[in-house]
Amino acid sequence: MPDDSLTRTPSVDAPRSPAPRGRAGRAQAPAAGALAVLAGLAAGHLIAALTGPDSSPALAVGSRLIDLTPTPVKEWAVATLGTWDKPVLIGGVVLATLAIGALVGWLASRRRLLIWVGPLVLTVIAAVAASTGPAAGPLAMVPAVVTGGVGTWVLWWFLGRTTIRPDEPGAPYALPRRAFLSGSAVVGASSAVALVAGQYLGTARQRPAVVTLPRPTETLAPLPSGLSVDGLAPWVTPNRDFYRVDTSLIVPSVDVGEWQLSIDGMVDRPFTLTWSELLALPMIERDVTLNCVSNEVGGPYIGGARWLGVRVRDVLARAGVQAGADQVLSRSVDGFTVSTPVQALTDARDALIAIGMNGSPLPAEHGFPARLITPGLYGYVGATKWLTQLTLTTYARQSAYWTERGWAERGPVKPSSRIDTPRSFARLQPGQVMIAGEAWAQNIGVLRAQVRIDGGPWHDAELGPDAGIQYWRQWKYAWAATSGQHNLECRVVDESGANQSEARATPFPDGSSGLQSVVVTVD
Ligand SMILES: Nc1nc2c(c(=O)[nH]1)N[C@H]1C(S)=C(S)[C@@H](COP(=O)(O)O)O[C@H]1N2
Ligand SMILES: [Mo]
Repeated sequence: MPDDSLTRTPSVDAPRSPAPRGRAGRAQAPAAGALAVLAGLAAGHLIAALTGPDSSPALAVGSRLIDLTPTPVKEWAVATLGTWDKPVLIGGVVLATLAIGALVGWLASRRRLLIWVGPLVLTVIAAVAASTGPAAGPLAMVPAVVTGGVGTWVLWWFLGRTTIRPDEPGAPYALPRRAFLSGSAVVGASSAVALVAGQYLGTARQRPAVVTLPRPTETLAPLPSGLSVDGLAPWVTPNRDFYRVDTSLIVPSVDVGEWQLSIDGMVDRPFTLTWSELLALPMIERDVTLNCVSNEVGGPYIGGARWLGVRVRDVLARAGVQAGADQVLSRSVDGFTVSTPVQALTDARDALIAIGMNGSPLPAEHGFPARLITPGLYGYVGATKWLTQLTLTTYARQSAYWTERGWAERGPVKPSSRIDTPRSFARLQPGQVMIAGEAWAQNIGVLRAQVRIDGGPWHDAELGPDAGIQYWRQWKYAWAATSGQHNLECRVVDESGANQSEARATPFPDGSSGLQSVVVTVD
């Protein structure tokens, strides 16, 4: 169909001046498309401050992408981007949508129908993404619809009103330069205001209520201070430095007034606990190291904290677990699920429904108001944050978020160790160099931490204080460094006498193994 046979929207205030020629005119249409996307996303983000931050279109699409991303890609992202994975993902979604908008604008300047069809397609994608989120409410689609409406209107303003014929056959329709520039400025400025307002209102809604922790019914003695060696991580990881791994683009914000924990499934007496009912149960403290299965040997996704909480065992006993149930499927307020063996939640390791972390309420990032902590299991099978449901079931019947994606059904933490100092590629002076790090063998206990230089004999390191078998031990070893390049390795020997496995494995599917090796140069 030739261009001039297309229907055009008649417009009263249509500019009468001649269309600009050359490049500037041609750039208008893609720019209009990108501006339409910007304005739409900004308007949707503002509305999402009211309907729930997860429903903001770019975030909703990003969240669904996380769920759909194949495991190897996720592993690569976590390994290369670390905690930047989320900003990079959101930035990527926004840039890709702007690019699609530019393309739609360019096409729409030739095929007017696309002024309506382009935004409609993007709106449907955003609406599906928002409404299929695990925690999507009835209003989840509203921001997407607003995004689509605003986007269409902006695109039409730039491309739909012009009655000017292109001065060359096949050239795009365009606005006079002045109208285009002032329109862009208005759209850009209002989008910026909407984005900032949406961000502000969204996070203001999210600020968790101030809660006071109950005193534990059984207290633990304060921990002795750990080893202090330059470059060695603190023995107790401060909350603000604790690693964070989860699938949530927006940290769920939970109102303790509305929060509930239900215990259901294969139990004799299902029940729910409110926040104040939970606080009234016997509270204990436990020192537990938490590990992510995605941690590479020597990696950062591990931390130790003193947790305050209720024994899962007590809560399950009250519900009466039926014979045959071998799994607890726990669910987060954002829909994330974790499957944990009933055994691990009821044996002497004292798995907790934790509400406190190092003397403070759980930070929002770490699961406020309540999370599971299962000593000796990787986080994906035992550490549900923003916990709201415990369902007794069987492995034969149900799986969870990560196990559905091929990660091991049971995830015991592999005994391992880490060298914190010196760091790889360090340049050192000859003489005494302190090598130091941590070792852990949860559920078994650390017997020894050992170090070897250049593949030589293993030397026992000096161990730091002991806080029980579920907590990591620090270690240090004074090495008489000589000139040249050296390879430093460490390993844990567990209480059963077994040495840390030297078999190299990447995290998928059941955790990394092998020895960390740090190469240093001594002058
Ligand atoms: N709701 C929810 N809980 C979750 C996750 C998650 O994605 N969502 N990730 C799990 C994983 S893989 C790990 S390693 C731990 C990390 O806990 P942290 O972020 O407090 O260190 O949380 C677990 N609990
Ligand atoms: Mo994890």
